[in-house]
Amino acid sequence: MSASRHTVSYTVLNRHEALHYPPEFEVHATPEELEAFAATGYLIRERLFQGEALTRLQDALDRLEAAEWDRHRRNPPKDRSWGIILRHLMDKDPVFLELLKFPPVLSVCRAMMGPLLRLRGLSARISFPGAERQETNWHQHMRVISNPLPPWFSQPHCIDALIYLDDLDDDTGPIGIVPGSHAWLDRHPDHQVFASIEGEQVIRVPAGSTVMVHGNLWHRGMPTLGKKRRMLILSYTPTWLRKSPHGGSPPPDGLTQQVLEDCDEETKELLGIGGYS
Ligand SMILES: O=C(O)CCC(=O)C(=O)O
Ligand SMILES: [Fe+2]
Repeated sequence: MSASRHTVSYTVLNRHEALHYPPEFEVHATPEELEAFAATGYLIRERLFQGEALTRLQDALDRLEAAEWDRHRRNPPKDRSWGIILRHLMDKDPVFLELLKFPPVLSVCRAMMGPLLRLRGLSARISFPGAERQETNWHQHMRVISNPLPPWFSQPHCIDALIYLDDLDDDTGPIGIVPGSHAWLDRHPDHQVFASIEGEQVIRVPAGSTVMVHGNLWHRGMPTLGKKRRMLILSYTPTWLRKSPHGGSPPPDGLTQQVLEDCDEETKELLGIGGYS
C-alpha cells in the first residue's frame, strides 16, 4: 500500500551548523491525513508491511522471544498481565535497526513534530491466550503533564507507531482508542480500568498494519483470547525529550552503540546525540 505523498521543507531558525535531515522531504501522507492525525491523534496504515518485509519482522521477534523467554516468564503472574514486553530491539537484531529511518513512519513524524527528532524506543509486546488474561489497562505514554498547566509548560509530543505483526481481531485482541483524547491536558485515564469507556473506538486491522498514535492518546490493548499476538512500538519524540525510561539500560555492546562509532549525522541525531541547543 502506498499512501499519497506531498513535499514539506523546513529550516530551523537561527541555526548555523548543517542540518542533519533533508531540508526538503517527501511525506508519506496527504495534508488532509496529517490534519486528521492532528485532530484525532491517530492515523491508520493498513498492510504497511507485507510479504518478506513482514516475515522478517515476525521471524526476528520470534528469535528474540525465544532468547528472552526465561528472563520474562521466570515468575509468571497468575491471573492477569500485559504479556511480555521486550525492549531495546534495535540493539538486538539488525532487522529491527532497519526501522530507524523507515520513511512511511519517520516522514510523518517529521511532518507532525518538526525535523529535529530522536528515537524514543523500539519495543515489542507479545501476548498469549490462556488462563492468565493478557490485556492492557487504559493508559497514555507521556505521563508528565502538570496540573494546573503553567503558562510556559512544554507539552511533550511523541508519536508511537504500533506495528501489528498479526491480524488484529477478536482472537488476538483489537486496540481501543479514544479519538481526540491526546489533547486532553486536564485529565488522565483512571488507573486499572480494563472495560470500555465513553468515546472508545475499537480498531481491527490485518497483519502488517500500523496504527500511528500521539503518545498521549488514551488507549488499551484488548484481551488476547484465541491466538498469539505480536506487536512492535516504534516511537519518536523531538530531540530535546529523553528516551524511554522503561526497561533499564540498553545492552552495553548493543548494535546502536556499534552504529554510532561510524554513522552519518542524521543517524546520530535519531539515536539521541545532539539536535538541541
Ligand atoms: O498491544 C497494543 O495494541 C497496545 C500496547 C500498548 O499500549 C503498550 O504496550 O503500550
Ligand atoms: Fe500503550
